[in-house]
Amino acid sequence: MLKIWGRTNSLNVQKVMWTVGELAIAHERRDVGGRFGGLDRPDYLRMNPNAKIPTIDDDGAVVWESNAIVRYLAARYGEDLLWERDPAARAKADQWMDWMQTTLAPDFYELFWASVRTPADRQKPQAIAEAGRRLRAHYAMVERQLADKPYLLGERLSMADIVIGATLYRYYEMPIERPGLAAIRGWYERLLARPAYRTHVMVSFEELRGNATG
Ligand SMILES: N[C@@H](CCC(=O)N[C@@H](CS)C(=O)NCC(=O)O)C(=O)O
Repeated sequence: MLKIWGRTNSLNVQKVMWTVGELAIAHERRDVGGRFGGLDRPDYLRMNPNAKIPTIDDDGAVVWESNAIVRYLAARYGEDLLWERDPAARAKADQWMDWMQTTLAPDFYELFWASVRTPADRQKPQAIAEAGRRLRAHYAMVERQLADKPYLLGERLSMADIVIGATLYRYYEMPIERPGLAAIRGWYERLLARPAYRTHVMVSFEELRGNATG
């Protein structure tokens, strides 16, 4: 059976769990990371020398890096659902997934840490404003992509929606100003209607506030 290591309040674990939920994959999840620790244990490091979550072991296929795991699960369990057979169609999902990791995520985490995980008396309004401005520029690009379609790549949910859409719950709960991004709001509402999103991404905000990373 598929085994997943990672605490539920990690965004990168949430991408994996949301994928597992969409594809209804039987699995066992173990809490590690953050207050649970365990990432420096030799048995964990043998699976994941990067000492981060998530990690999976699917009957001997050990994979780490959340987007790589989403791709693996989609390829193994989600053909014609999340996994596109056509390389050109699949590359569209890949490009947005890579953009999430390299461009959106750094500014997203910076804003989340500065505005949510930093105690109010130590928050720096200038840093929050700057990270917020950079994040809004990234979401404006997503807004344009969604102008003529319900999901990022067309009529149905894709791997790109999962890795980028997983940020939206936190974004809409953060105590920050949000410009009127109507297409993103509509997309977020479509994601909220999905049971797997509600179960795995909408972890209580107090839990997200914790002192864990990611
Ligand atoms: N690029 C990696 C990032 C992994 C990562 O930084 N995970 C964070 C949680 S989101 C982590 O392991 N933090 C240490 C901890 O939870 O103790 C991925 O996408 O999987």
